[in-house]
Amino acid sequence: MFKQELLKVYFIAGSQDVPNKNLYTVLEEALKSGITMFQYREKGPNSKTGKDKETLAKQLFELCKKYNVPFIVNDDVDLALKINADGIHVGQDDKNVSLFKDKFENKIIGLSVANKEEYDLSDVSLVDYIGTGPIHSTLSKSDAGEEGGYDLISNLRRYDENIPIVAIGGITEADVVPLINAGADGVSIISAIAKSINIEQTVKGFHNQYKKVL
Ligand code: TZP
Ligand code: MG
Repeated sequence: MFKQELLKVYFIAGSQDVPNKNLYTVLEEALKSGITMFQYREKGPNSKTGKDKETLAKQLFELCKKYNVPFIVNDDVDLALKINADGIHVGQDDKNVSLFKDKFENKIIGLSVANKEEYDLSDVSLVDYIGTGPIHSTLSKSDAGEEGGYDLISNLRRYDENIPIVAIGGITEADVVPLINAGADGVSIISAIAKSINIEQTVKGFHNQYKKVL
C-alpha cells in the first residue's frame, strides 16, 4: 500500500538543477533535513546520460537507502528496473504505464496528469499517485505549459476524491497551506530546495507548514 505521507516534501532533481554544486551533497543535506521522497530526473541541457547517469543514479539510490527514503527514477523505465529502484515516474508522453506495470510489483508508480483531459486519457487505477502542475511558472522545465494555479488541484480533487495528488511547479513554502486546502496530498519541488542557500531551513520550513493544516 502506498503511503501518501511520502508526498509531503517530495524533492526532484538532476545534475542540471545544481549547476555549481554536487547533486550527491545537495541530496545528502536534503535527506538529513527530512525530505520524504526523492525523484532522480536528468533532463534537458547539462543533464547526464548513459553510463554517467547510471553511475550517479546508483550512488544517489544508496544514499536514499541510508535515510530510508524512496528513490524514484523519472522516465527511464530501463534504468529503474536495472538498479531495482523504489519506483518510476512517467509523463503523458513517456512509456504507457500498462506496458511496464507488471514489472513494478510492490514499487511506486507516479504519473503526470496536468488536467481533467489528461486524467481521462490515463488509467489512474494503475498508479500510486499523480503529479499535477505547473501550479506556478517555472524555470526548471522548458515545456511545462501554462500555469494553472491552485484551481488545477481543486478541480482534479473534485473529479477524483481518492487519488493521491502531488502538486508541482514553482512551489515554495507559502504554497503548502493553500495546496493542501485545495486537496493536494503533498508538494514536489525542484528549485526551492536545489537552489536554496540553506537546505535544512527550507526543508524544515516545508514541514512546518503542514502543522498548520493537518
Ligand atoms: N513538471 C511540471 S513543472 C516542473 C516539472 C518537472 C518543474 C518544477 O520545478 P520547480 O523548480 O520546483 O518549479
Ligand atoms: Mg517525462
